[in-house]
Order: sequence, then C-alpha cells, then structure tokens
Amino acid sequence: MDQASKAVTPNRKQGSVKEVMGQNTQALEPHEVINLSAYPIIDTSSSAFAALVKELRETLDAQQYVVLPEFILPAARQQAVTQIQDMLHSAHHNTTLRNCYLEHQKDPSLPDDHPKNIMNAGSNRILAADLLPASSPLKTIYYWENMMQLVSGIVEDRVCAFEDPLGPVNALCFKRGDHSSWHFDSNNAFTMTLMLQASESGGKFEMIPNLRTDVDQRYKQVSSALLGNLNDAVAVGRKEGALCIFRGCNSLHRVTPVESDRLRIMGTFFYENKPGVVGDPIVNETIYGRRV
Ligand SMILES: O=C(O)CCC(=O)C(=O)O
Ligand SMILES: [Fe+2]
Repeated sequence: MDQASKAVTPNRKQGSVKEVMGQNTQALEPHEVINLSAYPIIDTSSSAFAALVKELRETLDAQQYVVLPEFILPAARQQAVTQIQDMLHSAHHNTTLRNCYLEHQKDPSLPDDHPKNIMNAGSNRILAADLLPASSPLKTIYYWENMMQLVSGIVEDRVCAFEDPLGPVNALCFKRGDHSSWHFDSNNAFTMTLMLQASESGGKFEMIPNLRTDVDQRYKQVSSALLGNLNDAVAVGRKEGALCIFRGCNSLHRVTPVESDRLRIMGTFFYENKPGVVGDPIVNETIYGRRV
C-alpha cells in the first residue's frame, strides 16, 4: 500500500505545544506515547541513539524484519484502541480475491499452478488517516521528527511524511475470520506496523524471508509456498505494543485468520523517501473505498 494530508495533520516537530484536537482529546506528546526508557530516541545525536539504530538496522538486514517490543506505552496504546473502536463503524470493509502480487486478474496464458493464477481471498477493515482523530497516538508517533530519523537510520533511506489525506497512518482491523492471504507488498521498500491489540487466537503474522529477489521472481518456489510448502516460513511473534519494521517486497507474508472475538488492531505507517508525495486516487479507491 502506498498513500496523505498536510492540511489534516499538523507536522509534529520537537517541542510542539500540546494542542486540543479531535474528539476533545488532548494530543499526547512523544514521551507520553513512546517507551523512551527502552528506546533512547529523545536525543538523536546521542551515542545511545546511534547504537540503537545500528542494532535494529543489522537485525532488519539479517532477517528482513525487526521487532521493537513494548514500543508504545500502555496508556497511549489504550487511547489508540478506544479511538479506533469508536470509529470502527466507519471502517472500510475490504474483501479481496487476489494473487500474491496483489493482482485481481489471472493470466490465462500461464498454467493453473503459476503463482499469478493462484487466487486467495482476504478480508480486513481499514480506517484511513482522516478517520483517526488528530489526537491519535499513532499520529504522534508518525509525525515526530525523531521517529522519522530512527526509521531512516534503520531502513537506510530518506524518510518523509506521506502527504495523502488517507494514506500515512491507518488502523487495520481484523475481526473473527478476517485474514490477509500470502502476498508481496508492492513498491514500498519497507512497511511499519504497531500491534495495538492482539487477537486471542489466530491472526498470526508469517513470513518467508527473501523468497524472491529484485532480479529473480523465483516463480517455482513461490508457487510451492502458495501450495503449502512452508518449510521456510517464520512466525513473527509480536505482543501488544510492539512495533515492527519489515521488508515485505520480496518476503512473502500473510496474516492467518483471526479466531477470537477480540479484534486484532494494527497501526500501519507509510513513509515516503521524498516530500510532496500523494496517493493515486484509483489505488485509494481500492484500499479505502473512496478517493478522499
Ligand atoms: O497486519 C499485519 O501484521 C501485516 C499486514 C501487511 O501485510 C501489510 O501491512 O503489508
Ligand atoms: Fe503486506
């Protein structure tokens, strides 16, 4: 997914004054949202920050994902969950039938067991950025300059806020039975998620790291995985409060069906590597059911 609004969300610079925004809730400051004792990102010129970045970058490079447990503080997590549950009736219910390349059409010139022709259903509910209050802790995290510096150091690329009204920060909710079928993420070099509420059962995030490469689609191996050979799959364990950065472009991944009444809620964050990027309205329509 790739998606933005300067107008809707204030750019949260260091030392910003608390503002009263959205649903009469006061926006929290970064130190009220992020576990800064575990993650020393308050001072991005410190050696502790540099050491943290190095460790996380190396882990991401080695396993294609890195998990930061207990990243969001419990009270902020609870606030985010409550705000999302209050808005759930407005979430867009996505049901898809797609192949692992996120395409909805088969290719009749290819055999049935070609990965392009293996279609799988998926279902989730998504709240776009404009449906999350400006006081959402997810936005405090997303727009904090130090956060962008942290992410930039980990992924070794420039990190800028996405300027689409819908795309930058989303809440992805999975009710009982909802799941995301095996797929490669399209054209974003990394994806960042925050486990706000875990399901009691199911809803597991699984990944086959580097199943394809930038230059080799490895269709045979992809097809074999899609048909059930999961020897190389890893379960990425994440407890509530954990932030995860993963490279989903070449690592096949899925979310297994949620098997509990407890809603699985992920915060998802999409950064760009240059300023001024907005989403494609046609893509937005498929993800959010609307363009703005
Ligand atoms: O919900 C998740 O854990 C990951 C969802 C996913 O595949 C994605 O955001 O690209
Ligand atoms: Fe994905």
